[in-house]
Amino acid sequence: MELHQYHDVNRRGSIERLCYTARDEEGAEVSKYANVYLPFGYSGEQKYPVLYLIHGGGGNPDAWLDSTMIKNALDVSFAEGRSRPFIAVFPGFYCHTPVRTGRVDEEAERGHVLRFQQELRKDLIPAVDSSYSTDPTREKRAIGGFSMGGVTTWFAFLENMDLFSVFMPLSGDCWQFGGLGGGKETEKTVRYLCDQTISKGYGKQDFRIFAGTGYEDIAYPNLTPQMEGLKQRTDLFEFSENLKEGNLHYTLMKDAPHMYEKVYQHVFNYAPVLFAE
Ligand code: FER
Repeated sequence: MELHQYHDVNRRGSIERLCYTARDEEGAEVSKYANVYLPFGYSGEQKYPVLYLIHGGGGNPDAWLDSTMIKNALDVSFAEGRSRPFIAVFPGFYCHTPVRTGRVDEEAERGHVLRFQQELRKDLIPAVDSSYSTDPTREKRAIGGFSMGGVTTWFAFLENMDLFSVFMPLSGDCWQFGGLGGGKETEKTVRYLCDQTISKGYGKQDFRIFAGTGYEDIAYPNLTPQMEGLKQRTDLFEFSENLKEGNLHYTLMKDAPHMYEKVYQHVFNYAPVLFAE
């Protein structure tokens, strides 16, 4: 995997705030915002693919931008022609500012990222597609995230397959059967992911997964067995080291603990192949 290193580029994208209204767990309206990265030269004459990139537990719509060089990584990808330009949306999955005191409440976090699936469908994606010049098809819509944002990505695979065709879970497993379920309930989780996909009529050609973590990442022991299980399901998944082939990819990074500063490298690595031509 090729690593991003900061360097100056002349053709830089811009970040805007998109304000929209969502509904919380009680159904009450909440004013929210997402950060929207528009690539250099953004024009209403073109229709852009969109990557939704989700923060980790306790985070907010600024978390990726504040903690990493993701903006420069996108600028470099597009300026140097590694990748065709796309829009990146950084939303927040909480409706109310979380107060994190000590241990993670896994059930509460599961609830937040599940509610967010409805927000994506009803509020956020419509707001993005009506405010920007997007290609509003599932083929040109990707979702990825770090940690709880990776958990969010697996729930999008289960709940919102009609909206997304590309999934980039980073250092997060599927929590369908409770916290850390990809490791604790591997077989059940893998079977459920496959059964749901098949029952909705989707097959191998309909989606691509670009997963990643680090060897030192605390999510490694949860995500790795889940990925191994999916690999075995050759009826739905074709694992390939070649990012342009197959529909299942898993990149492991050396010297990479559970940190945005490491994990954003996967976004740089996968950016060129997220939206197939
Ligand atoms: C994991 C997925 C998510 C994991 C941790 C998280 C330990 C989230 C942690 C947090 O929000 O603090 O596999 O492994």
